[in-house]
Amino acid sequence: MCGIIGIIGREDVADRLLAGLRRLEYRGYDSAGVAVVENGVLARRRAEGKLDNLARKLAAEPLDGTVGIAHTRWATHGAPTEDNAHPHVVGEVTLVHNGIIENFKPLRDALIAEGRTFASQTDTEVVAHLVDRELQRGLSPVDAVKKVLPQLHGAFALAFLFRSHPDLLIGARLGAPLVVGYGEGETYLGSDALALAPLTQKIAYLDEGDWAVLTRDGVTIHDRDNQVVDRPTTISGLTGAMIDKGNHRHFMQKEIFEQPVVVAQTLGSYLRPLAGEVSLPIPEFDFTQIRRVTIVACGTSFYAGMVAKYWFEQFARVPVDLDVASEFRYREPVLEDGGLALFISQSGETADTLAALRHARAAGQKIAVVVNVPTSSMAREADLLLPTHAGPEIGVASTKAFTCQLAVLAALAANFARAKGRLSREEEQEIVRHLAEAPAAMNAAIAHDDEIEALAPLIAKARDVLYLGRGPDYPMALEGALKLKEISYIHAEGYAAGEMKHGPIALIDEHVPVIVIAPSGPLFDKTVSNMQEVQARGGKVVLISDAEGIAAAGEGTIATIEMPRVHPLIAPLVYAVPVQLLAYHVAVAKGTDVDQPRNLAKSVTVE
Ligand code: HGA
Repeated sequence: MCGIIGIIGREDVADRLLAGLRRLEYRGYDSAGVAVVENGVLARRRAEGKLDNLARKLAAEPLDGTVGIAHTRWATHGAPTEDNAHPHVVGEVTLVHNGIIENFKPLRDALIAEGRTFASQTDTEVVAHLVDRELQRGLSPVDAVKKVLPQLHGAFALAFLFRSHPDLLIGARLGAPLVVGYGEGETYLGSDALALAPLTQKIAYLDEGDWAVLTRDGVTIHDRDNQVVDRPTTISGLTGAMIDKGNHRHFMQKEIFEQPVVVAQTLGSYLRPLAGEVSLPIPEFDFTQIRRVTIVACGTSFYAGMVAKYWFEQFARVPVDLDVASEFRYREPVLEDGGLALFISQSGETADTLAALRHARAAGQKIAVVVNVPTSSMAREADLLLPTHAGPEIGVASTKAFTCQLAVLAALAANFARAKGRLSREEEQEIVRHLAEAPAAMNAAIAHDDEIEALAPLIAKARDVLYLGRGPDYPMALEGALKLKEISYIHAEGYAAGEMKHGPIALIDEHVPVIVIAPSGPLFDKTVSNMQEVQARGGKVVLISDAEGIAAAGEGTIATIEMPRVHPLIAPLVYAVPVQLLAYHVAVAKGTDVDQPRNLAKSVTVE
């Protein structure tokens, strides 16, 4: 959410700032802006909407300057207009911000009472006024920022640029990510290492409360007590080429198609297929003392957690609580000794999940995280870091990160069960064998892309769509509905198949397609009974099952989508693919913006 980039360089920076914003646009696309300083002149361009609007402005009115900052916005305070677009300028200072200044209202009221006028409705602009006030009182830029930061409550990553100081950039972070990059005679600020990848791979991650002073020659980092500190530099391993659509029309399509490879890559660091063993990256972590697991996540990651609850309880016989992160802290959960709190997040920066993690840590829980960014805040605060290896996910609707999360969680459940003495050697070998088959089965699922595309126009006409599943396939129904809502804007709901008759069956008529996810297995007959209840009321069913399931229950459906026959353990990984593809093709048929759906952004770094 909101992407930040700053460059203090040797050559003009506007083009490179714009290129950096392209790599950050997945974080927000309500507006974008760039500001540079040259010869004592501060110039900026801002535009409402997608980055192309800003690019057109910059092409018509280019900016010269070797130091600058830029921003892509996901609005929290104030409409997505040009006036509210960052960078905000007040007097000598201009800045960009990711996060929410929670005490902006009293600060703003006090500043207005002093006679200051505001040009935007954002929370961000108060920060520019506060710094400007200190500059007017005679403080240097560094001292002004140092004085203002403790006055801000909430979450922020900030980058400051000063009209009369073309040799200076200042960055600060609290509760939102910010990295520093080191180049040849240049230094950089960015929301993530990916934004800086074409500029440098040499990165330092700022810690909570850090602020950094950047010049062309180096960076001085201070902690929240204003002490100069060293933050280790790492080589990010990300390259400029990593966010490329290749031959695909959309990132989402590319990422769906990549799944067999990245799931195999992920499983590769959790399984020893030849030995028939599961092995976690931190083998010494002691599961024997864990008496309860609390899983916390948001959105699609929450559905991965929901599948994991089935697996942990089934295999390890450990009780599991499951919460959406934004609710977790507020229900005052009972967190006792011997608890493992497990947090799932693609970015590892999701604000609600990170706040929940800190709450659980304070309550004495051991902390495990499943994240796709191993340098993220969550990764750095975990006792047990379980990375997925999905590679950068750019499509705002999560696909490959989700199936990689499932792969890690299945391995974790098996490891847990083994540590608890609940898994025989043969059972472990069996689980490893099935998991190792998942990438090939996902490939076989992708092979049905054309059929799913052919079905899309039919679903695209619907106003409402229902998805049904049972057991670990119930979260796939929820995920299918979420994907469809996110990118096609069709109202969709996922339901536990058996719950239909307790309410939603009233919605059924010939205009409501019902997508039934029913792999062969112990739950198949029950799901099919629920499907028949729908058909008996004129409902139009699309059945997603394997050949055996389709032969048994395909009659009377409007369409069937055939999946390979798989073990129930890996069914969620395989059946994720057709629901993703269906949402994708429906969105394409409706002509929506698949990779950047309205009102959404990736990496939700505000609460
Ligand atoms: N509150 C600021 C920044 C928003 C943000 O970081 N979103 O993720 C604004 O509304 O402009």
